[in-house]
Amino acid sequence: MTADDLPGRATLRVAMIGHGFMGAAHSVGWRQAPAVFDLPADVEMTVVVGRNADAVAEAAAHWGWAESATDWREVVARDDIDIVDIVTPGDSHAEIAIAALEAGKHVLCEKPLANTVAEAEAMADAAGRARGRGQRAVVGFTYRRVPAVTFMRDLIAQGAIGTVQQVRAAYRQDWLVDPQMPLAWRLQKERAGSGALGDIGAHIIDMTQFVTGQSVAAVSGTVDTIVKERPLLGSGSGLAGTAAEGYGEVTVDDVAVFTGRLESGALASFEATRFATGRKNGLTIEVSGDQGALAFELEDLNTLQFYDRTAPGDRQGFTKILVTEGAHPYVSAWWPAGHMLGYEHGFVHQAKDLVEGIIAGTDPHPTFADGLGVQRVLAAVEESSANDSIWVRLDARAT
Ligand code: SOE
Repeated sequence: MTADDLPGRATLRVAMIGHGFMGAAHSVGWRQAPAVFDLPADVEMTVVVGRNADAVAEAAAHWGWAESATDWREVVARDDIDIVDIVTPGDSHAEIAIAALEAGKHVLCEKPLANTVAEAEAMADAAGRARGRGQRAVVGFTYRRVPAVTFMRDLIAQGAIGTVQQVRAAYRQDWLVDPQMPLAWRLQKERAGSGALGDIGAHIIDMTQFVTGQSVAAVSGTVDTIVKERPLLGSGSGLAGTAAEGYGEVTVDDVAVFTGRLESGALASFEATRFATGRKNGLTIEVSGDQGALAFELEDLNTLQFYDRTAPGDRQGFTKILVTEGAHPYVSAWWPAGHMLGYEHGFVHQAKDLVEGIIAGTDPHPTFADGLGVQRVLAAVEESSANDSIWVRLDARAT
């Protein structure tokens, strides 16, 4: 049965701009969401856009997009596009997102929202205006949609650990330990905005704010670049590509270590690094409350550790909850209880939540305003680092 057979049922036609690693993950999301969830609209993977005609045509065929194109401006202006999904490097997020919002499209934009606070503000303003016209704008902080992370948020909101007193969050990767790893776009400030701080630190800032329901109100931190020059990357993108002659300067941080104070006054420690030898995608977050604690590890993403301080003393200890029951967020649409999910499922849940928000006329989280909030924290960490790690209050900042 097609959408046309169902009176009143909409078809949402998606254009994805970019087709690297995140493009692959988002393609899986758009493909799987209508197959797994009972969505209130049909989804059509209409067109994928890239600069190289051959490469984008290959990506379209591989991931199941109906068409490919090389000019995002033309695509964003098309009448037959409803959702623009932006998976390009950060230096083009603002221009594409604002153009898409002004053209009447709903927008999904990869994290971090932008490369600067000024860009993020312009994007949040454009999203605010578009919201009045019924458009939705969401940021791709996909880890919020790992069932165990959503469940952690729910448990904290229900008071399962009492008052939050401390947070420990870290995102540790090691793909830059090799000094011969080339100077990819993620290592260039003008393309990526910042390094480990914005790429993976943004995730743990967002996750902390999401699970605790509190904003980061002040930060003090230090960022550092361990390998200052790297081999230039020739043609190609990402980490693949041909070698070129010579070395270029790394203009972003490799490591960011910072302390945050939440609205309530609770302390939070953060570490974002691409130099954690042996750690591949090691995101951990532990929230300690006066009645208990919750801990999540991305490398064991189907579980949540729960400590209940109100249990009898001789039975206390961290309990491993398998977040694979039908009662857990998102899980019932997948497999019978006890069957695990992985990295890609967050992208499926993200597509589902956006489609549902568009049809219901409600804002899926995180909004562009939330993305702007994270951007301000990133900028505050850099400001702190540049000033001997002074405390920078978020509400005291002009931008
Ligand atoms: C690279 O460090 C990266 O791909 C991030 O950009 C993603 O947001 C994260 O999901 C995995 O690591």
